[in-house]
Amino acid sequence: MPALKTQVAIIGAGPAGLLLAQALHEAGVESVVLERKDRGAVEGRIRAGVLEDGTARMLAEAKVDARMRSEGLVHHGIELAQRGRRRRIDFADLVGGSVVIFGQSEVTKDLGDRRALVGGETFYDAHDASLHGLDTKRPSVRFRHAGERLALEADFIVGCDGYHGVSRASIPAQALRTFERGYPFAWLGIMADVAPPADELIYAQHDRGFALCSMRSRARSRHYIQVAPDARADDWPDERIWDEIALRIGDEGSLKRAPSIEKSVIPMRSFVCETMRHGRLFLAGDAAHIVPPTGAKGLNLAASDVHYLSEALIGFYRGRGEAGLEAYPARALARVWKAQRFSQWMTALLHNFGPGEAFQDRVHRHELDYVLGSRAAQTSLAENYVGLPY
Ligand code: FAS
Ligand code: PHB
Repeated sequence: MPALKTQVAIIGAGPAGLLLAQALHEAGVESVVLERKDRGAVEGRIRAGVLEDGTARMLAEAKVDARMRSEGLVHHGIELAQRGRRRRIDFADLVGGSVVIFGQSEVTKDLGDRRALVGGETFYDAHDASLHGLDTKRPSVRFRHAGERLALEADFIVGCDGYHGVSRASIPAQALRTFERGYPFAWLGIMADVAPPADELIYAQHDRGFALCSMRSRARSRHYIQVAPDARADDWPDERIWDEIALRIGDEGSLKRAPSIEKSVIPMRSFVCETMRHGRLFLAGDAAHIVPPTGAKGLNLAASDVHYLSEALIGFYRGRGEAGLEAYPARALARVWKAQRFSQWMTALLHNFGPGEAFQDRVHRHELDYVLGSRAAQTSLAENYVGLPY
């Protein structure tokens, strides 16, 4: 089996994998990226839309921020809606912060283009990856590509292969420390080429359930509504979705409608694998944690993991030893758990948990009423939403 060699083997060409590869490249550290799908499939996934300032900085350092700066929408606030009453949370006034609205698909496209431009090696359609020698100084990944079985030897392997990837699954069960919780609902997302109902995102709490009006541009809306956990997109004709969004945000006719160009059900879970290092294997991004998308943290946590891990790997190759690598899990988890807390809080605040949780639903209805009237509560929401410091 032909053996390839590199310094860092990265599994997964999503935002975490490509951002890590680019951050390492900028510091002269070589990597090879293995991705099981083709490039179009990876870039075609509709995922996140909100970038924290820290993520924007990471993209700038990776020299892939040009389109984000020219096409992204800078938002200095969001709106919270409660039974038709809407209140703006002013990030600029409260914490002097902002976020950028720029789709994850676009971020991944720009990272993939940069990777190709700098000549970084990426194997798309790399199948059946298996990890070996994780407790040695020369771990390797075996995989199938273009009908050939190959082996990639490296100093380190980084699993950026998402929740269903092979990396976390390669850590012995007795070494894994995981935490998770589920939710009694999912989100139904719809994308449509029509102007969003407001200049900024609207997060709505309503007796019928949560709704979120987001966007990808001033001409493309991305909306979500809370649905049952087993809901099927096929059971939701467009008109039924638009009716629910209008009801839940308390629309006074500002909601423009158009046929959906994408419609999908997104599961809701909170998950953390605290074993973000096992021997010479590291985990980053969704491979290590999943947050409910209410707080818009998933993609942004992948970026902060990459910040900490790339710093540690670059430090190792510059002769500063393994201290940074040993500290990576604790540094990353300190931010992951705070994002989990905020995402869980935003989710509980805005969703209905059903008849068995009537007391909690009442508490959350009055908690939102409190937030809408408290500068202190809005300041806490704002500093978490724009992103806690790295
Ligand atoms: P990704 O899952 O993006 O990338 C992992 C890559 O690894 C994939 O390309 C996969 O094909 C590849 N891979 C997997 N197994 C492999 C193997 N064995 N060999 C080789 N490659 C392998 N976050 C938000 O902030 N807001 C949102 O609205 C939002 N919506 C989401 C909707 C959905 C349906 C999902 C699933 C997630 C959503 N997220 C959202 C979270 C999402 O944006 C993630 O946080 C983000 O994709 C994390 O990036 P990665 O860690 O790179 O993982
Ligand atoms: C999105 O635009 O996809 C989006 C925005 C904010 C969220 C979740 C998703 O909290």
